[in-house]
Amino acid sequence: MSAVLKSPSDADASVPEGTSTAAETDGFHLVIDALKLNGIDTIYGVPGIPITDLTRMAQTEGLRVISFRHEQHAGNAAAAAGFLTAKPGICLTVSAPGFLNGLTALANATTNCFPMILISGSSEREIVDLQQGDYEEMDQLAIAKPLCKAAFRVLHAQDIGVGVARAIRAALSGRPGGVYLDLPAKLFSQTMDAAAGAASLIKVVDAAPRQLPAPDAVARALDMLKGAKRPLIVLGKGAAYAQVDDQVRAFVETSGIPYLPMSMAKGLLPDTHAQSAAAARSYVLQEADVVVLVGARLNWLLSHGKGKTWGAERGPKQFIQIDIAPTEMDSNVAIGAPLVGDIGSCVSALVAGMGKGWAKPPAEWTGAIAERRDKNLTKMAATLALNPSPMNFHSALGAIREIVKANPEAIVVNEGANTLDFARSIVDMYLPRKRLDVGTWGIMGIGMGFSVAAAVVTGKPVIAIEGDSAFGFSGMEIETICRYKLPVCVVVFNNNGIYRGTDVNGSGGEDVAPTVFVKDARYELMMQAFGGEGCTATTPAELTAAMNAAIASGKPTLINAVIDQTAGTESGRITSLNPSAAKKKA
Ligand SMILES: Cc1ncc(C[n+]2csc(CCOP(=O)(O)OP(=O)(O)O)c2C)c(N)n1
Ligand SMILES: [Mg+2]
Repeated sequence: MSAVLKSPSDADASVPEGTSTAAETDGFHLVIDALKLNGIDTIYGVPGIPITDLTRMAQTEGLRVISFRHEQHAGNAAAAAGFLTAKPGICLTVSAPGFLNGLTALANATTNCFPMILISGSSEREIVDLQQGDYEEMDQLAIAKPLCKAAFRVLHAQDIGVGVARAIRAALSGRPGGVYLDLPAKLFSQTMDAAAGAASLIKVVDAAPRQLPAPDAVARALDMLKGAKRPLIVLGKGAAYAQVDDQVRAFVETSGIPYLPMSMAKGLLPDTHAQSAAAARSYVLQEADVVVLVGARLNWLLSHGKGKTWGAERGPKQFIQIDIAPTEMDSNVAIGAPLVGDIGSCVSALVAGMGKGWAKPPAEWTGAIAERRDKNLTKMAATLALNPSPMNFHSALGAIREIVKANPEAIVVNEGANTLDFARSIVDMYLPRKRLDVGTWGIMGIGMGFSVAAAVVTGKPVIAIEGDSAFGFSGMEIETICRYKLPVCVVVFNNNGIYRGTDVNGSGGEDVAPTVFVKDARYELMMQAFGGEGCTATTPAELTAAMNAAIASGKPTLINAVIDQTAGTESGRITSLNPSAAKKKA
């Protein structure tokens, strides 16, 4: 417990027994103490009025303060830390503009169900509410509310403990997400008796309580599964977040059911697992008759559970859905067997209900999947073995695939369009929670923020596989990576633009096309500017050598991987979502 002494004499040991030591604490220290009491050890943020001193004092009091160049990346780091640790990541910003910069990350965290708390300083309530033009005036609480799970404001020092506790509980309980905590400037300098201050703090007990599924719901799900001829499990990032890796594996292996990992659930079981149907994705989505969703939502990433992708012409499918949020059920299609509860409890209940003599899925089904998987993997191996010049997505990712195989503990951060889509299918993951990417929104700009958090939280090597456009959104944070000496190796897939570098200006004018960048840009020099290692790779062999050196040294490294500028396709694999594609279809 940190306390602020009123005056030097307060430290005098000769104060008579029984009288108050007059030790006081203040808003700054109560915030810090409340966070520490709840096991929070790191703050990601950008200093400025009114929270500069808070960052200094937090560092003095033993918290790690990671200071960024832009709040969006601090917010993304906090969100990724939340996903990796199942503790809320903290992002600290100044008022109005800093708050707004952090808001994208807060909304993204909420969409991804990552626990995160955005703490922003704010201006004088009395002036803001009368709109009298305060410094950085903004009604931040009202703006944050629709974009997060919960939003709180603390006006009095004695309420800081409650405010922080409520924020933590809201971020972690049920479906995790983003929470906003508004701390007006005046709060920080408010003082109160140190002992009363300490007593006002709350250590949150059981912030994410287990929620056991109802026994009849478990029985209903098992009945549905028993009748399946072509069952399929889909693992979502919720299953990865839950940190119940052994229970999930037990469910998959006891049931013998083929599974598909969503992007951030890759590695929950190794991608090389015999039951992985990832290489036969289209086939299993179309053909499955009963689908078990484990912490995965039927949103656009799963084509809303209907249509051609799901073999609609073969008739409706039956769904079993495991989710902690009851309102997720029936969001897109009828869920015949909802299983509401925490993932660990739900999959354990299913395994218990299966008992010893559970019949594995028919060999006809698993055999048909294996056949398609093996065929697709052979085809991919042949493509990866080609060594075209210039290097393309496949040959570069073939090299990275081997690096990740040799360093399974490394965390892969991935964004871009083609760079994302190809990496997701080519680079196998072997361990849980080692892949961080654009998530539910498919958002660009998570790259360097996620990389910083991954390195800070795990201390393991980070490999950021970045489209050249994607990298640009957070590129300045390589200074942050260098400043904190983080073991991050950024590989920029440089194809001179968004999707590819060959588009032309339709007007014939002098400006390049909207998707095209400066040709042959030297991204590696950016890293060199801050003392990191920067180099160019034009072949898979050069890429391999540079990445091995980066991982061995642990030094911040940026590899400018020169990719054939004609190789990419429009929007990667989601071309069909472009309005002009819809027009062509109509
Ligand atoms: C915040 C945000 N802005 C814009 C987009 C639209 N967008 C999708 S992918 C992409 C960049 C793709 O180019 P690049 O990262 O170079 O990948 P490539 O396909 O060239 O490998 C953009 C701008 C987005 N997804 N998110
Ligand atoms: Mg590109």
